[in-house]
Amino acid sequence: MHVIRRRGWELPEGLTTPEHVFFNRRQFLAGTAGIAAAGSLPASAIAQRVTDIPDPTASLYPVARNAKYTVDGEITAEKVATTYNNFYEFGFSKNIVRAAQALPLRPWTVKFDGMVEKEMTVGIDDLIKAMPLEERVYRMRCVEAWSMVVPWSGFPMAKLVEFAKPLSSAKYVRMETFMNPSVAPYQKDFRYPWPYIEGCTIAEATNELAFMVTGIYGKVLPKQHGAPIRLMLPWKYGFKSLKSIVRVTFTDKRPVGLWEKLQASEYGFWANVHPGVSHPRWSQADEEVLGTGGKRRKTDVFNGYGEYVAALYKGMEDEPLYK
Ligand SMILES: Nc1nc2c(c(=O)[nH]1)N[C@H]1C(S)=C(S)[C@@H](COP(=O)(O)O)O[C@H]1N2
Ligand SMILES: [Mo]
Repeated sequence: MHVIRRRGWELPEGLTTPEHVFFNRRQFLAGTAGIAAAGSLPASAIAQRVTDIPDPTASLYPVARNAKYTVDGEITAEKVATTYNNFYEFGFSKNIVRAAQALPLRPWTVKFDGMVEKEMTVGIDDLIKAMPLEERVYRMRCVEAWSMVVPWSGFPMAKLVEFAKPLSSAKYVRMETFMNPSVAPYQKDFRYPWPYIEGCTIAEATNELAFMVTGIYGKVLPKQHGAPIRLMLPWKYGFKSLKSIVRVTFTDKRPVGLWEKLQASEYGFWANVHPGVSHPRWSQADEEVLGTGGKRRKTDVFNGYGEYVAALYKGMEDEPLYK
């Protein structure tokens, strides 16, 4: 989902995965004082991260599946889901597993600030251990027109909101991914407004579907999926569900996410899935189901979750709800 305005060296309209050619390597290297893409990190640096201290929460998994949240359709093979990722901090291709292993996961804190009773910074292990973990199978639909079905482990975002004690005047939750260009070299690409930011309304955050993810496939969340904690709003395009969260801010101003800041005409605040509202550069009518050898399925309104979330948007017909 590259949105930087195209110049001579970039791709023409219509190609939706321009990762390989979009990237102007010479300009990037000049802008980052010669730090190359993460794929060329020394193997020793990666190996060291892979053998980080054992994750103190790893033994919490697997957690019991909540049978209320299942999907009519096969669960995507673990190997497929865990090796096809969007995590632009570590690269603009889908192949960032190796690069993402450079992210140190401890110590890790989450700061709660803004319109809250009292600001606080909480260690991730204390936070996870205070939350009721369960597994939910959700469909995930990327704005790039592919989808998968994934068993996430985690806890309702409503519990996170309750924990943070927002003031009644707060209307939105703004969330921030870590910022550490020394391990995530693409954060040195000055054309992107890092860190990755996303947000939603408090009503969305406290909808029963909104889920904070700490695990996947019955295990602790791997780095490429946004460890140690990421969001999952299954009725919205995947870019809303930010990874590796370090800050949660309650505010009365609508947050502007990284993609909206880059290209508001293509990636809006609401970003609810809708097959009838095309992306300016491609159709959203159907989607490639990952791991099925290219099979496609018709995309559902709200990604099939309308019964849970449609009421959130009553009376908001003038808002651009579906981009
Ligand atoms: N911090 C951060 N969060 C992110 C992204 C990203 O590049 N950086 N990509 C988003 C997009 S476009 C999608 S589709 C999902 C992909 O999640 P997955 O790799 O766990 O499947 O993460 C979202 N969260
Ligand atoms: Mo995405």
